[in-house]
Amino acid sequence: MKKLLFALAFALLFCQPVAAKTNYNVCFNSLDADVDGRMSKGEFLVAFSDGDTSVFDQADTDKDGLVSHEEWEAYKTSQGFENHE
Ligand SMILES: [Ca+2]
Ligand SMILES: [Ca+2]
Repeated sequence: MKKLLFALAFALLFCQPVAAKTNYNVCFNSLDADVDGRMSKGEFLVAFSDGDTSVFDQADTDKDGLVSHEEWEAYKTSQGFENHE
């Protein structure tokens, strides 16, 4: 039993980075640094320095290389994020 608790504690320690994973529930306006109404991959990586570009690709549903406000909102909705805007 003690061994199990130890393993659990170890697993929890290991899970820390997951708990601290990037929060993508961010308002579009704070992502669009140059305020052109679209988020480029560069802007995405500025906002999320450890961001996963597959999230960007997933959000860019029309694959034009930019994420519009609508695409970002749709992505957040699809991920079940609360809309704080
Ligand atoms: Ca922009
Ligand atoms: Ca797009």
